[in-house]
Amino acid sequence: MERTLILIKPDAIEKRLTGLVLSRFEALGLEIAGAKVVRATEELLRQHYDNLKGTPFVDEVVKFMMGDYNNLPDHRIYAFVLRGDNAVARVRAALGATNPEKADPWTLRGQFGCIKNGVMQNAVHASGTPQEAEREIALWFRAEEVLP
Ligand code: IDP
Ligand code: MG
Repeated sequence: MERTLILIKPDAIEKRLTGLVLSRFEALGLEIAGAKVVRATEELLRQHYDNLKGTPFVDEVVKFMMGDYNNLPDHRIYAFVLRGDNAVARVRAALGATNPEKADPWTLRGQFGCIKNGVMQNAVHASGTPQEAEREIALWFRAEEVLP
């Protein structure tokens, strides 16, 4: 059993894709181990994207995740923990490449992602490795909010 963190990003929230994204993952046999609406702060997002620190695009990514480009002034992000065998790799495969223009057309990012005004809007975040997943789950969820 493995856990992974999913974030429904502002572009996918604006397009009302949450149900579709979740049903895609549920069809893989994964179960939902945590779920909530989060009003994301800049501090939380900068911790989440610690790996982007020092890149020229980190500020744009944080602005995007704060909902600035998708009419979401309440800074909402939908956060989920999914659980199942090999969950991290299977979710990433369903998601496709980071750049939506390079993602396979049948993946979630290939189908629903875009680049607008030079900013990547790639619909969904999913943890890249099991270690990254556990770090991210601890960042977004308290222990009592999520199944082990
Ligand atoms: P991932 O989301 O596929 O795991 P990461 O490399 O972890 O990709 O980057 C996190 C996020 O930062 C991406 O989803 C994307 O929104 C943004 N990002 C990554 N690389 C670039 C880039 O080269 N230009 C602009 N934005 C990027
Ligand atoms: Mg990543």
